[in-house]
Amino acid sequence: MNNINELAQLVDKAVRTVRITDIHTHLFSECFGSLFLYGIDELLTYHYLVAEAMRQIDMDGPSFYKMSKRDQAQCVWDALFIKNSPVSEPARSIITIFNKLGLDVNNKDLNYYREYFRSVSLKEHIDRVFDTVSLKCVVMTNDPLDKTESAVWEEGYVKDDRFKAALRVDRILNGWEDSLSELKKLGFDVHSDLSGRTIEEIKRFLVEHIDRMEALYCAVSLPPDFTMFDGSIRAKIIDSCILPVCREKNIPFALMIGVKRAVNPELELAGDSLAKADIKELEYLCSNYKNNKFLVTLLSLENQHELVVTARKFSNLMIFGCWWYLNSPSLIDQITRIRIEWLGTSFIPQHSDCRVFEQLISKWEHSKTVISRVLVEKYSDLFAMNYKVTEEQIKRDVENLFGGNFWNFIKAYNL
Ligand code: REL
Ligand code: ZN
Repeated sequence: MNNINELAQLVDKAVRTVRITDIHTHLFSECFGSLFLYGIDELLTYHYLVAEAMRQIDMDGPSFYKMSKRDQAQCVWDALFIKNSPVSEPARSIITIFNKLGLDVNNKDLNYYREYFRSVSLKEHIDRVFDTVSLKCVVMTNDPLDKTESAVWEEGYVKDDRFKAALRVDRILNGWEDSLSELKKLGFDVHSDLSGRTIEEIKRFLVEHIDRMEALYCAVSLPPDFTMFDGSIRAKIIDSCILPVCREKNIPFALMIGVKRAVNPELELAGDSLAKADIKELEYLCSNYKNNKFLVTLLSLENQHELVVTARKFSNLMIFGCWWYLNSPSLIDQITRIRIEWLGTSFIPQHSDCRVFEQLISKWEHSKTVISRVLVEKYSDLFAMNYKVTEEQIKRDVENLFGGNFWNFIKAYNL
């Protein structure tokens, strides 16, 4: 390589062509039927856009959600794309999707886009999006207590290797009393105070689902004030069920910390917010459960620097993604820089968190652009000292960042 331009081209090519593993999404494969969300009405009613549109619409949450999905979509469209310019990250994403799918980005009639999605063959559409993004696979979020989802796992599940599973344990950890009756109905001998056979039975439940789904990891989202020291049922279940099962199965426990659910309940999914978490909880988990692997993302920007430093202390901690409110260019830029500067390439820079299938296009397009720019800068600093950065080296680093690090972490026994 002879100059910085060439270097930039090589990095860009490596990032554009690497086959990505998207380690956390809310997507489902086609066999899950109504859970597979796609198309313009789903895209426009994504909770990121609804929250933003509600600032422009003279209507309360319940009235908005009472409307049909089609009307909600029209309402968001009018508010954010007709009466205002789509410059926010969620709104711009819609334009990116249109652009990459070869649609006219200037057509103001929603029916034009509806017609496009009506006419595509779903199978070809799925292939096309995977190709466009250069995706190897995505990891779903699988709730073992969700009735619609469970019905598919029991009957009708068709394995599509591009969609991997992750066992989500939010209901058990964040809503124990409600999940108790569900577990009982499913034939598990569980008690509210964890007495009797409860611990064994929760473990049996977890193992059954991990095996059935071939779950790559077990995951939970937690509030900012999450602690292992409050004597709560949650802390006890993590200590005596989740972590032992994860160890036995050699799968990571993914912790997504910092979400304040339903700050404005009227907004439903769009009503969640965030706050800073306490890093000492993570230090405690990583040092006291040395034989467990932790995949961690924190929602608050204020936590990012200490999270990076914590990852330097514990090799059983793999940090991932710019989660939710952090998934915008300026924040990805800043966070990726801190991570590279202190961890080299030993982290997972991004996951998409998509709920609607075509979001894969925009979320990855936007993230790749930023991550590639940061990488170019970091290699350029070496290049300026006459250090030779080879194409193979760039490809190796990019492959690790966009998938290799995840798979190696999944496989590792001793960290
Ligand atoms: O997995 C989670 O807990 C969050 O990512 C979701 O609750 C959230 O609604 C998601 O759509 C954010 O991107
Ligand atoms: Zn998520």
